[in-house]
Amino acid sequence: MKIGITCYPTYGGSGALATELGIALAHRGHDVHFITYAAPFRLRGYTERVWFHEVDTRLGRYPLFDHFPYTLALASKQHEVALREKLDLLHVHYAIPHATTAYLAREMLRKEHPIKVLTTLHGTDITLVGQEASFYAMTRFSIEQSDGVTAVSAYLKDETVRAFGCNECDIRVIPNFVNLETYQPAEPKDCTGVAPEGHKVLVHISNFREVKRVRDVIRIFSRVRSAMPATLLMVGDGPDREEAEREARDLGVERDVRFVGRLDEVATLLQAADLFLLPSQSESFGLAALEAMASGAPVVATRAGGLPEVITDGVSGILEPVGSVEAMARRAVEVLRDPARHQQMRAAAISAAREFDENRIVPMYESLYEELLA
Ligand code: GMT
Repeated sequence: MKIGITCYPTYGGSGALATELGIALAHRGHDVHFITYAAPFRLRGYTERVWFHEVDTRLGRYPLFDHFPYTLALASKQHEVALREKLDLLHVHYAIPHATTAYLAREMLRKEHPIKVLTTLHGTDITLVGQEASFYAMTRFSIEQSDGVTAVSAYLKDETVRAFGCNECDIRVIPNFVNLETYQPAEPKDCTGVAPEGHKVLVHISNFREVKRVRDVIRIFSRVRSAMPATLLMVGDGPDREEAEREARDLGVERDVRFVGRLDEVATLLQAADLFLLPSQSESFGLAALEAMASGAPVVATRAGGLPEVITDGVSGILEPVGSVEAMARRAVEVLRDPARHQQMRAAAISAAREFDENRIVPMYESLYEELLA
């Protein structure tokens, strides 16, 4: 098949998932065309059967435009690429504005080259952005107009129906997936260069948005740190980074917290993790948690959104209510102090991650593509 993929190229779960999907589809023999304004951050090097088409934003300098109409530029590019490359379908990730531009492109193509539009809902497109008054009607319209819609968890599907009343929409749940060759545990675990000898290693990866509650990450860590030698690696960047840095200073743990910034490749670092922290306010699935589990790191997270579909409390990780810093820290310390218990949880996390093996999940998208094109 010839598939156009549009996603946010920036640091975030939806772009990561969309890019991994595109690469996996190309490995399975499909032609994949990424259409967005910059190369997606996980598109590393050359992959056969993968193309990147950059949306031209040069007209942004046109004096009449205070705000560049990116949405129209994207729809034009989707139209142009679909026509030239004879795409079968556009698979767009994150409803706003991608489902809307794909709708426009499909309508423009209707006579010359009919195509299908599949929209994958990822999380904040439904739980936050899409519910903003100014976007609500557009989000709902674009979802309803898509030929197919998927959600990355049962939670997100229910939330879409609840918030948008799309009772007639046939939303399929296709969970996030992980490449088990890229994300695998290291035996024995090697923390050289990551943390001082004898330190437990805790890791957090995100785009440091408010929804990630990065100050809670620091608070949990500081309680763990007072119980044992430990290092926290904060991977990523975003609006709340400064707050997190300040919290680390205020709690006197700044020497043991390393803000390493955005990394395109985190697999090796995750192999060094004893625990992964994800105390989010809301999380439709938690791709970062899944990648950590596949790498052998049990996850300490909130019982929020789709996280309970990935983590079984007390078995493959720890789940506590949002904001329960004390409980998350106490239980993290218990596990870290008990090597047999930690080993058990690590094994359960690795085994749970296998449920979301790329080789099991990507064919679900392929079947849906075939269904839409039939
Ligand atoms: O919030 C993020 O980290 C980014 C966000 C996005 O939409 O780019 O991620 C969402 O999509 C991921 C891939 O499907 C999910 O695993 C994340 O749980 C989800 N984030 C939220 O729901 C907050």
